[in-house]
Formats: sequence, structure tokens, C-alpha cells
Amino acid sequence: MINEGNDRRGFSGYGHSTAHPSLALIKYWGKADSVENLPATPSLAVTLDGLKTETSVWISLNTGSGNTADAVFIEGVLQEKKRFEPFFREFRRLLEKKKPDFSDFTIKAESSSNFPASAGLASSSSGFAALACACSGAAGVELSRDVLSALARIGSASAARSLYGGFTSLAEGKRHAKQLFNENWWPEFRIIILELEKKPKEISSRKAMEQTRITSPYYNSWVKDSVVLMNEAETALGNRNLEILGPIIRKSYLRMFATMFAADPPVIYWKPISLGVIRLCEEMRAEGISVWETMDAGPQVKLFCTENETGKILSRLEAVFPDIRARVCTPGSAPV
Ligand code: 2P0
Repeated sequence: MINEGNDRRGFSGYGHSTAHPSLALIKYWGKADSVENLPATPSLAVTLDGLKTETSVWISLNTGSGNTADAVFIEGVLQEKKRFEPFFREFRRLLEKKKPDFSDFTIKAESSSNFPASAGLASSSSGFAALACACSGAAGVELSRDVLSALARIGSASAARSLYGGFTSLAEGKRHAKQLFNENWWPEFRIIILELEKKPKEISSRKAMEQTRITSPYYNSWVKDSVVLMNEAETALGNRNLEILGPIIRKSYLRMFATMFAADPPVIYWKPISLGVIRLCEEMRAEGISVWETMDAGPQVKLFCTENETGKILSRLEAVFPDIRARVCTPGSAPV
């Protein structure tokens, strides 16, 4: 994470980090505070090994000449400044305390992932987690994991969870996430990531969340109910019991989408193939295979199962949907 004193390209600090996305079993959907980006619902997630975002950051002290605008490139494409401004503002505020002499500087970041961005595969979680770690590395400051988690949250609330490995939670209204169990807690646990579409989502999760909060008549019930689901899921995870955890996972994503469908205008991320996979999971469960699906802000479907059933599930998927890309993941580690 930290690589101080590298004068590459004339910059005064360089940092690099690799982070894994955070996939929610119990969903965060809705903000308690949109300025601070605090979640209205608790979430429980697993950090995914196999999917990763790599970010490099260069920090240069301003000398009074040259371009002093911060810049973030994702897969080589310059990003809109607005999305990153609150994050960089918070990073500078943290640095003021730690390094008062280090106040006037420009940040340049380059990021790339081994999976599509903005397509419902949680690229903003690994993206902002890696950015937080690479920024602290480039500035040469030691920030605790909780502080890095809170910094990443400003960028994307799900990113707060990506700062920790294994199974994590972010409580409603909280600034940073925490680790519930490390990546070795449940060695047989598997996550199958299905890439059904590569295209970026039509509506950002941030915008869709606000639309749901403001217009869905079910929003308050969703927020209340998610606390109940969270408590049940934590217990089931503590017992490593997929038969109990699976139905709670299913309730969480379906109740989240029910709330979105009821918004005005409705938020519909699903595609026909998403429903096809959901139906196939139902069929497999009817045959005794313990496979539990979830979806996020995009058309992709992700499956939870145990190692011994992974082969069967992949063969069934291959037989019905031969063109789908499937990646099998295990619980992953914290950013490095
Ligand atoms: C989650 N999602 O818990 C939920 C489930 C999507 C559905 O967190 O506005 O990119 O940047 O805080 O974290 C996706 O939203 O939203 C998300 P912001 P984020 O993983």
C-alpha cells in the first residue's frame, strides 16, 4: 500500500493499492445523509477474491506553476471531477491534521479492474477502497483501517466494507465498516459471479437510491425491515448455516428491488436473462441444490453456494446459458 519517496514522473509521492469488491448479502439501499454519504440501512457483505481493482496515485506538491487540478483515470478515461471531489476534500482534511506542512498538492490517480465498471459488479467499492489506500501511501501517512474505511465511504458507502477482508458489516448511519469474520471463517463458502452484460448501468446507484428514498411508498418499511434481516443474517453467518442464511439473502435483494420497482419513475435494473437465472436457481433448489442468488444495481446475478455444489451449478448454468461468463470466488482479503 505504501511506497514513499518514489520520484516517478517528477511527482513527490507515489502509492499503489489492490482492493477487492464488496458484495452485499444484506443490502445497503438508501442514505441517512447524502452529504456525508451515510447509509440508512445496515449491510452485510463478503469481500471477493478473484475480482480486483488496482490503483496508482501520484501526489505532487504545487509549486505555483502548472496544472493543479486533481485527475482520476479509470481504464485510461478521465473521470468527472464532481464524483471525486468530496473524497479528495476529506483526504486533504485528514492530512491537515497529520502533515500540516503538506497542504497544497495535486492528486493524480489511475485505476483499472479485471471486471467491468459500473455494471453492478461493485467496482466503486473496490475502486474507492484502493484509492483511499493508494492516497495514504502516496502521502506517506499511516491511517488506521477504520479511518481509511470512513474515507472510502465518502466516495461510495459499499467501499467502506472493501477495506476489510472476509465478511464485513456497515451499520446504518455509521462512518466506517467492520470485519465480522475473516476470510478463513467459512472455507467452503463460494460466490459465483455471473457476467450477463458488460454495459454500464443506465442509472447510477446513487441517483436510483435517492429516487427510491423520495418516491417509493415502501421505502420506510424497507429501512425498518433491513435491520431485522441483518440480525438474522449475522446469526446464520455465525453458524455457517447456508440453509438459513440463503433465504435471508434472497429476502434482502428482493425486498430492495420491490422498493425500487415501486419508485416513481420505477428503477428496473433487471434484464430478461437476470430473471432467467433467478428461475434456474429456483429449479436447482427444488432439486435439492443449495444455491442462493442476489443482484445489485445492474443486471448481473451472483450466486452463493458451497464448494461441493459448485460443479453441479456451473454445469446447469452452462447447459441453459452457454454464453454467460461465470467466475467462482472465495472470500477475499483486505486491500494491500
Ligand atoms: C450494496 N449497492 O450494499 C448495495 C446493494 C448496490 C445494491 O452499495 O451512492 O456505489 O456510492 O454510496 O455503494 C451500490 O451503491 O453507492 C451499493 P454510493 P454504492 O452493495
